[in-house]
Amino acid sequence: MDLLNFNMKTIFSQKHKLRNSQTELYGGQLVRPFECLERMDYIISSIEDKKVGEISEPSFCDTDIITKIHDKNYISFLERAWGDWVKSGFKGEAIPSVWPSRSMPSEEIPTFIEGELGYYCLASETSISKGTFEAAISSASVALTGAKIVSETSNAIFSLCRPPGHHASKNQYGGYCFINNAAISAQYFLDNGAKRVAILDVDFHHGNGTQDIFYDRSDVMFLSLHGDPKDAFPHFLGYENETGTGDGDGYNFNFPMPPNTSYGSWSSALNEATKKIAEFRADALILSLGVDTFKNDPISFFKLNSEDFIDMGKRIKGIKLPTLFVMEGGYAIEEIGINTVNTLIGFEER
Ligand code: SP5
Ligand code: ZN
Repeated sequence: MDLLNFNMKTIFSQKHKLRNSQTELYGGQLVRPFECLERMDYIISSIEDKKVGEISEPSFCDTDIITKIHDKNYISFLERAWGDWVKSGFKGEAIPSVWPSRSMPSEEIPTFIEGELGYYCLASETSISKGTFEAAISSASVALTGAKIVSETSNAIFSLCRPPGHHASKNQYGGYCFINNAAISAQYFLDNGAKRVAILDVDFHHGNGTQDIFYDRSDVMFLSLHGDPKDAFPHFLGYENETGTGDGDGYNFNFPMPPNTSYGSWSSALNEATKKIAEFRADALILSLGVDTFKNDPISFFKLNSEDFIDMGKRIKGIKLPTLFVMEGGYAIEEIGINTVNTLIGFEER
């Protein structure tokens, strides 16, 4: 007897709770972070309510894959940052206050923690707190476990990652992200038989980190649908004219969209992106799934309704590739569960 309505397995670990930062610099104040741990409770209860499928613990991680994507000195900085910050006598959470900006372009890496934070951070809304690194590694293991199962079985998997990853670049954290879970999953696929991998990023924000990581590579195509960086975070990447460089020229596609974009025009951009993926002849698809495109998201400006995510899932199914869903953003926490699960259900429905 089939007790499940659907059959999409979720990989998830409670270790995400080790990331429990209490401060986000927002509007000149330190507020409770939008990227909070309750987000996961809402998603898990929707998965259970709708009987999406079994939920299991991660069982695989590989630091070599992580350091194929991220600089080793960046990962070791993340590992010791909180300890070094506390040792320096600071009382709050770790937030940088100075950067190697346009007028100070030295590439020297400072040795004092305040300087190191500026070097390795791209957005100061993301505080580092106790346990952040351990949670980021756990999130990476959730992604890699999902990638391994997709690679071995071709079944679609939902890697319910927290913290998210798509803003993390080769050597910078920010936008609530530390390790790029989608990027390490792509590397896993390539190291295990795939020749070409597409990463489709439907989070409201441009996936600047993923773009940075694969910008000069032709084995990973990156496509991102997002709020126009003129108006939306991360502001300094995500324009349409960013198409890749060197070997990667022609393998990066940005679809920036203006405030109040609704599903009609959003889904036209999705159709364009799916055509590019088909032409690329990818062996696998990674879906960077943020549901901050939802109309009530507190920090975003698209106008998607909950039902639109069902249609989105259907269209992603239409790409007809082994698919790994990797959780990114979504901050309307009352509806984050249904919006996420609607995407998975739309994909699973025959
Ligand atoms: C993974 C992810 O979704 N990260 C997003 C990080 C965004 N952080 C900066 C938010 C700044 C929001 N400004 C909103 C103005 C609203 N009126
Ligand atoms: Zn986002």
